[in-house]
Amino acid sequence: MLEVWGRRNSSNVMPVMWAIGEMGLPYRRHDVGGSFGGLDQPDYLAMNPNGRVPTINDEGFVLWESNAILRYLSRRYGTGSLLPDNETECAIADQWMEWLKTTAYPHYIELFWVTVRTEPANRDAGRIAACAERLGKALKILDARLADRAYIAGDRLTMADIPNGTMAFRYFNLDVVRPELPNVTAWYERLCERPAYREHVMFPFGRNPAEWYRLERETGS
Ligand SMILES: N[C@@H](CCC(=O)N[C@@H](CS)C(=O)NCC(=O)O)C(=O)O
Repeated sequence: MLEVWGRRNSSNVMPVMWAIGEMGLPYRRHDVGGSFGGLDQPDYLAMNPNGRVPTINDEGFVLWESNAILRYLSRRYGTGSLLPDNETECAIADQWMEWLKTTAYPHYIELFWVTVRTEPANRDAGRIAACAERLGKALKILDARLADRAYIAGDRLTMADIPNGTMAFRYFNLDVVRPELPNVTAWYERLCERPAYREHVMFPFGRNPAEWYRLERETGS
């Protein structure tokens, strides 16, 4: 059976779990990382020398890096669905996965850390505003892409939507200023109707470090 190592609330584990949910694959997930620890253990480092999550083992094949895992699972189990069977659509899906990791995600993760993962008394309003502005500006690019299609690569959900949509849930549930993003908003609302998204992405993450850690334990396995 497919095994996944990683706490449920990790921004990089959630896309893997959502993809698994979309494809209806049987799996076993192990809570490691964050307050669960375990990433410095020799057994774990032998699988993933980075000591990060996620890591998977699919019938003896070990893989880390969330986007590489998404591509592998999509190719193996989701050809024609998460992995478009058309070469150019597949390349476009790939493009938007890379775009997320290199262009939008760095702003998103910084914004997440300077809000939810920082004690309210230590927050820097100027940094939060600057970060939110940079992320909003990046998301305008995605908004333009979604102007005339329901999903990022075309008219159905593909692997491109998975990491982008994972970020979208957090983004729309942070207490920050957002620009007008009508198409991203409509796409996000479509994602919210998907059972696998609801199960693996749409769960509460709290508003401060204490709530974050409490929910991390409560939403674990
Ligand atoms: N580029 C890696 C990043 C992995 C990563 O940084 N994971 C974070 C969680 S989002 C982690 O392992 N943090 C340490 C921890 O959870 O204890 C990927 O996409 O898989």
